Amino acid sequence: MDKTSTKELAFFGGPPAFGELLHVGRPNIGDRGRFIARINDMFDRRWLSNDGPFAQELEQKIAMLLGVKHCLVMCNATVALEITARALGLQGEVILPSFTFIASPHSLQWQGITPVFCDIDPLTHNIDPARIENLITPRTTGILGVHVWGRACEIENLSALAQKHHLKLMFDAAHAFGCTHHGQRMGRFGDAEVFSFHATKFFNTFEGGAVTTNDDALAEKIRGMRNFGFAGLDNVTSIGTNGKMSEASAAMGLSSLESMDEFIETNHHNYLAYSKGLAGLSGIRLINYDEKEKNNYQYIVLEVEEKDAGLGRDLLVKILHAENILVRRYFYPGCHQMEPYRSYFPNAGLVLPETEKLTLKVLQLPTGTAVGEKEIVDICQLIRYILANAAEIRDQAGQ
Ligand code: T4K
Repeated sequence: MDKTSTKELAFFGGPPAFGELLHVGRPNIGDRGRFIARINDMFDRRWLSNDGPFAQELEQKIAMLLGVKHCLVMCNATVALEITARALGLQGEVILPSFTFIASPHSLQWQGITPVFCDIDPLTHNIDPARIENLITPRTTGILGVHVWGRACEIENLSALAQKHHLKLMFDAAHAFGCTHHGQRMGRFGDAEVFSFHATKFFNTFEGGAVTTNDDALAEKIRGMRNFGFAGLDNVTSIGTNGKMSEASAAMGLSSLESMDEFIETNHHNYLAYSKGLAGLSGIRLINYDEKEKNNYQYIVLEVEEKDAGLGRDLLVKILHAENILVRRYFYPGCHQMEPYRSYFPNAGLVLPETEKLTLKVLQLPTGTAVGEKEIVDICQLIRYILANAAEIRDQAGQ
């Protein structure tokens, strides 16, 4: 980072600090040789999909890792959420946070279930159980908690609420693969949990996901629904869809599993490097991970407090993008501000003050095995430089 004047910032026409784009969500790729060997096995077997041997092996290994009875791998987490909601018999209204990826409410609305958005705890970014009871109506059938950034929801409080009101409880654990809550791996909580293994997740199967549950009957139902409702060769017993994971994806999953510890170690190392590089910066808060738990550290999340930082999140994002650092603003502007929910519930923001505040100040920085320590040091220095010169930059940007 060798900018000596704000005019040298790429935003004002200088050369970008990075020649190559630095993305959030750059995939981790494990041992290519082992992956390719598996693909060759797959071709030799001529078994490419439909509950193949790699998919079964991946399910067994994940169930063992998470300490849960059933793991059902899927084509992606969105379809896995849809199938799980349907298998649980959710209908009417389901309460979930608006501060999540749009797939969470879409998976409900897609099947005619109304998502009812609940506000979050500003410290944890997760759904605030204290605000749920007010949202329960005679039409409510379930709660969908989201372990945002892999940090567990208030699972005990959500379970107590679900029990008290006879609601189903499922978790969108898309971010939480490998993470623990009170020392127990996520995957066993609520009625079922859903993971994403999308390419942008630290553990990926290209596209993919999984449902985990300790409920035998639910697992059986989900298994059927994942395969068009088949229960035997010519016997369809219920409506189903196609949620199957291909063998190529499962092969990637097995290879990712072998490299999982290494991915987490790199993410942890990157997280510590960012913590060090951004320490003491006024107006910047790096969200923390509880070091007593297992975390996957796959998201490096900042909150930018405009009045202390000297400039707002959005200007910072534009400046970083110009330098080829493609930071993201997950989950701006909040699901309730996206269609169709914005039209359905135009006043939802009134009961989501914490969500609305957070979506305006949050951003994610690049991490994973594609980012080196030197790059992280440079990114932090650049952020320090931008904040140190915030007034001048705002002036030049006409803000
Ligand atoms: N629930 C939650 C809480 C979720 O966060 C998600 C997904 C889901 C449910 C649904 O899971 P899936 O059905 O996807 O399994 C990305 C991911 O596509 C999405 O999976 C993820 N959450 C979400 C948070 O992020 P976009 O729209 O930001 O993707 P995109 O194409 O902009 O890519 C993100 C960045 O990653 C880009 O800067 C480029 C980089 N990238 C991406 C891909 C695919 C690469 O460098 N290489 C790649 O191969 O949603």
